Amino acid sequence: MANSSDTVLVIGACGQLGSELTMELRNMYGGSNVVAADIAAPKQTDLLESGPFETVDVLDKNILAELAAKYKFKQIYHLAAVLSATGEKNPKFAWRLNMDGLFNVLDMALEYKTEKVYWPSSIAVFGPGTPRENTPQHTVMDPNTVYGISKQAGERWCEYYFEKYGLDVRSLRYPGLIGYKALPGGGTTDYAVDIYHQALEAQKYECFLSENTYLPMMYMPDALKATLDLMHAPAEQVKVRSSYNLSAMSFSPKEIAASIQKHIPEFEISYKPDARQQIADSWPKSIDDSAAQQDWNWKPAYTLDTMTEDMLLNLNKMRT
Ligand code: AKB
Repeated sequence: MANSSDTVLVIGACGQLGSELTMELRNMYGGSNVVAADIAAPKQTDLLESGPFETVDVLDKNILAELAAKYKFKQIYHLAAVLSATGEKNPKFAWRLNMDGLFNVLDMALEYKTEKVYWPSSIAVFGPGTPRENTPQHTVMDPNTVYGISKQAGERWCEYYFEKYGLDVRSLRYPGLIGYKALPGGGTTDYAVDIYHQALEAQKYECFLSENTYLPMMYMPDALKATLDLMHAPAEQVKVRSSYNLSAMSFSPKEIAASIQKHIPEFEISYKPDARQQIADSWPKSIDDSAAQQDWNWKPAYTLDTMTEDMLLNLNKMRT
């Protein structure tokens, strides 16, 4: 259950997930109790106006310590990361940010007795040797992107901090996330957001993945619900302490285009696969999330078509 006196920190609050999660948390806990933190000030005025904002580089331990001493956080959501496509352009930096950032947050949480930490993992923890259909919770994991390697290592460390130090860390392996409020940055699944924007602006879209590339995806309201349900579940129900598989829908570029064409018949898609194709080809097509269903009753609400309807409706409203 949400306790309205909890103070909460969201690191990476200006990102695609962070900007929406911060607003949800502020609705639950009260604006002044949820500190939004990112490396640069937000463009989103609602984030600045609805509660405190702190400029934070997650690689700077001193700033993190100052913040923890000032606010005495009960919960931390650490979302800052370099994603899959951007990570391949500067692998060493991606590794440093993703791993040292996680260690800094886990250590700060231990030192300042934070009750709960949330850290997102990803379908990128899987690789070419993983079964691609209905990928199980426990299976071969041979990620071949630096992002995926950092998420897999991060999962092991989260479980280690839970087992050895009793830190209540919780995590989900997100599929590609799709929302209309903020753009993603640097992922392989980003096309599934861009396509809606381009459908409304230009009625055409050139996709960087090939037409039959299936990937697991999720609409943002489902991702927010899953995150908050996991964080509010009683600790004894959270049996997976590495990261939970999480699933909602799987589709290909051709199928999302067909879903959009139901509303915009003149919409056209073309295909020009680039380096991201190789990353997508190493990831699962669909995910078995029965552990999340059993342990804390996970169930998604949106399908491809209901998501498309809601995305187009809301993007249209934002354009007028
Ligand atoms: C990416 O494409 O890198 C992310 C992810 C699946 O973790 N959206």
